[in-house]
Amino acid sequence: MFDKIVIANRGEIALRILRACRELGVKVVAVHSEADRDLKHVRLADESVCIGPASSIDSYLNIPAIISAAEVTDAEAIHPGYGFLSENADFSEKVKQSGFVFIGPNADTIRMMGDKISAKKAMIAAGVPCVPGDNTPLGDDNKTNLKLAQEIGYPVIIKAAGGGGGRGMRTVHTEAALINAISMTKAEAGSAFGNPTVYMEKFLEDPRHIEFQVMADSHGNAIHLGERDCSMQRRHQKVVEEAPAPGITEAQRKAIGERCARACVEIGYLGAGTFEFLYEKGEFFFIEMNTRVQVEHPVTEMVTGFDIVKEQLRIAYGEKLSITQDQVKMQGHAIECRLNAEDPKTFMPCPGTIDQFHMPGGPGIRCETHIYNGYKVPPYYDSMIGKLIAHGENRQSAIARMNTALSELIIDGIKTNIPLQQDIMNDSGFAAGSQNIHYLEKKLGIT
Ligand code: MV4
Repeated sequence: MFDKIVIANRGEIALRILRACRELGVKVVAVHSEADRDLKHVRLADESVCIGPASSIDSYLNIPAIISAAEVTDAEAIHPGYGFLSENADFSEKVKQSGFVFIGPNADTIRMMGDKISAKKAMIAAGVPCVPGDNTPLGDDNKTNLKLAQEIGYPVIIKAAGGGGGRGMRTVHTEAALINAISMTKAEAGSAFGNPTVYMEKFLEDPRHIEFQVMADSHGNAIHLGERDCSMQRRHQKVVEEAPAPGITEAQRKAIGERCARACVEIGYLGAGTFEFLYEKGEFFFIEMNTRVQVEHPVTEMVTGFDIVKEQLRIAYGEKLSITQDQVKMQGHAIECRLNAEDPKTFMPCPGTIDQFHMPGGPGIRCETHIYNGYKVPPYYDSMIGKLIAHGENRQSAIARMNTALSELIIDGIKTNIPLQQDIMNDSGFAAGSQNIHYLEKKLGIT
């Protein structure tokens, strides 16, 4: 195994990666900004390097500074976590060129998935079901585009090839709105992503967001670890995630999961990955692939008993997958509530000092957070300060355990979304399960 790695991230995921390193006997270098000297994982790390000022651009997105930190500490590999540089192909490439191992897929794979058109092309070739649509860049010929939309059937959606995660897209309900929507989306995509390429898909009105977790090694093996339902979201920010997805049958799981795993083998995928699908009327439609470990990976870990982050390290070191597909067994149900430092009503970020923190416990409860008494939540980064995960023998028991844990959880001194999470856990629609991506926004009264 690696002797020492750099964790190029902050907060709860940096702590999560540090814990995986500890279990594997890997030494940890924490890199941090000037605002993050007091992060829990920085204090627990074997070594730490300040890589720049508070602003992410100058620190957690500063590629030369991170690679220099690996050089001066003589580390062997870099784990990017999620967000920041985790899906930056140039970073993966430069890490490798500098003689270090990037704990994730190679640059070509990240580039392929970063371009949503080439990602879809790869999935179509691998037999993964995709949203109906023309999987080519839209040209400037209005007649051709109008004909295409007519063939697909309204409503359609125009998406930026360089977008993803809800950025750079526009729905079109009528022929009259199409041409303008295409040029607007192109212009926005050009300035936001430096790539004006857009494509057209059938717009699914009331889908669920269901994603499959995969892991692939460098020896041609790949497995899937089942799916997660991430439909409880507000403005493209996930709020609650769960595994398995309510109502998905073992046959569906096997069919789609095996397609995803096979696609990984075909494209030479390496490490942990997520296939995002829209699920509507009993059918799965691939939309995007994420080439990083995700925030919500713990719900999969809780139902499979499999450590995704440790496996990322083993795979990056060149080891074979430690389990085969038949050894993947799902047990019970897991739910994750994201904990944000924000106003529960306005959703405005709410940084400040935590003057009291009590972590909940009990059977099936897992709390992933870096906060502690006296910790100051800085205003410079994402407002997520942790995650609470509850596992139970079934969904109802997981909800009951989550409710107990939320009632024990105390985070004083700042505003948090704990009241919102309690509201969701006691919502009759959530209790019923299988809600679509619009459910939470409708419940909250957002149009
Ligand atoms: C869609 C869609 C409906 N039809 N594509 C938003 C995030 C990005 N990953 C893709 N997204 C969507 N693509 C088609 N053809 C609806 C969404 C969408 C969405 C998807 C997942 C989770 C939340 C969402 C919220 C609004 C829209």
